[in-house]
Amino acid sequence: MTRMVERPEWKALRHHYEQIRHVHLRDLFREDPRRGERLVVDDAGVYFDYSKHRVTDETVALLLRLCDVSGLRRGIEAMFAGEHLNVTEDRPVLHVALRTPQGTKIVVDGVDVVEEVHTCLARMEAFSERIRGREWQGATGLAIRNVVNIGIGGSDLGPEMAHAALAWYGDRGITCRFVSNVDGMDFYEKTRDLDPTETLFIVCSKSFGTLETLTNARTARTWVLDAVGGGEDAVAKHFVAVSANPDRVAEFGIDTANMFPMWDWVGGRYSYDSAIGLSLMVFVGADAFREMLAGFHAVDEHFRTAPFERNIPVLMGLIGIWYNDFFGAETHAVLPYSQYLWKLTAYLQQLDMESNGKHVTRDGQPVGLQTGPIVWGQAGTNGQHAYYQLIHQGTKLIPSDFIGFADALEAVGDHQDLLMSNFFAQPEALAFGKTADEVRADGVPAGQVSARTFEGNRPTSSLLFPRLTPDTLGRLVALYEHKVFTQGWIWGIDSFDQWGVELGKTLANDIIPELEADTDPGLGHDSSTNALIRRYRALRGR
Ligand code: G6Q
Repeated sequence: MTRMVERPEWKALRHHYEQIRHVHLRDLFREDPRRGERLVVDDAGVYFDYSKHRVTDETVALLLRLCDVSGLRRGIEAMFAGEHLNVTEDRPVLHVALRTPQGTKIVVDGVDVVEEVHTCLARMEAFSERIRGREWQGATGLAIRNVVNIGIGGSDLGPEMAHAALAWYGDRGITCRFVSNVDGMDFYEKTRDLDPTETLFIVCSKSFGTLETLTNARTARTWVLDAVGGGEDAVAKHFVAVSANPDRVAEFGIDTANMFPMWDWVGGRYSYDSAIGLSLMVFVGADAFREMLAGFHAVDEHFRTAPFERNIPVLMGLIGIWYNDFFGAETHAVLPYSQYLWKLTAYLQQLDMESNGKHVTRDGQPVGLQTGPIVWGQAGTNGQHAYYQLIHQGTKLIPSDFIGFADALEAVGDHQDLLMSNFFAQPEALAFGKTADEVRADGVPAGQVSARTFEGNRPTSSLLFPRLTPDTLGRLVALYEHKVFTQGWIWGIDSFDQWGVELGKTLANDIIPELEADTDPGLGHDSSTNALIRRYRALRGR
């Protein structure tokens, strides 16, 4: 297979980059006064403005050729049809099935997975309603009021992000917590003020073999049983599991009747809209959860059917490639102007960096180009008082996504207009900057002019939504999922495996007995690791 980097279309973009790399957004807007209305897509409930990017019509046309030459349309169809696009694990990539309406068939190995999804959703709904109705009782007869999700990575970040994002819609009488880290202080801090008799744990692990999760689940079992007494009966009242591995769930001691399924065809980082989101459904209710799925599905349909030049995730992906591979930008900032989305960027970090942090193509050759960016950021306006300085005036090019909402969920004074004035002002300042002449005209002393000059030409996308709802959240996440797909497909990599994460799951295993041994374990690592382990043992009195 010809690698993307060797294709004439890629080389044409390199050539084009040399021609326009110094073109300023000020000039692009001056030459085309309607640019800000033209380079916009208003579809699928999203207003996407990409006019403040360092692109011309020719750039976009050249980037769109990457879709054709990589067979992106075929790739999208293959994903929706359940083909094994995750080549190194030989699995379908079917998170889109999680939000496909009932009645549509997607058959994998003879099984209609959409039907399975809806059967699971119905079970999740029945379970959630019992908790929300305070009907589910713990071992001592008290109603469950606390729900603790135990999971890590894809079995944690999504539910926790969405729990924060949809807090306004949640049942505030139910306390939801998320324990992920094997650092025991995570479990301690998340449970120290909870009553075990009123607490239910949802142990989320696709493999049910993850050290952190199983360790936390064991600790939780002891914590509950110490308080309520009893054995398996008590476990059944305080523990449910979400997993693709019923044998291990049973081995752990959770009745598989209390298990919700996960499937091999859903990657962990694409899974919070499956039963991995059970804690979220308990918190916001099944209607809101289904509304979120409908939002996901609307963007799935947009991605599948919209022409690429009007396809928001495709454009997001192409623009990302433009900076990543031609301008040499190493990072990408995601800046949501909603405090509810304070966990969104951490979630997208995993989605993007775990998916596209790859160095070989799907057929195992060195990829020869830059793949996934470093994704970072936090909710505006907080970041403005911290790292925006570097975005405005540093020496690095940082393409950024600004995400905003017209309506606040509660009218609190005039906060919303103040918040959103920043959402508009920042991209404007980043694009147009402030010239030395303008600075001088403000009466700034000569010695400060250069320090107070803003080059501008810093690119941003603006994504504007009416309001943060479950539906909007689904749309937003689906946009990024498909942006990641677009980029991975064009780069020719497998966006759906994660061998670096798998490595981390085994690396520490050999060291555990060396830390715990009563006598000198006879270390065989490099001199640095040996010395560090010896120091640790000494500090712990071993
Ligand atoms: C996600 C990753 C990873 C995974 C966790 C937890 O795509 O594979 O983050 O979700 O390692 O794995 P389990 O759900 O199997 O415990």
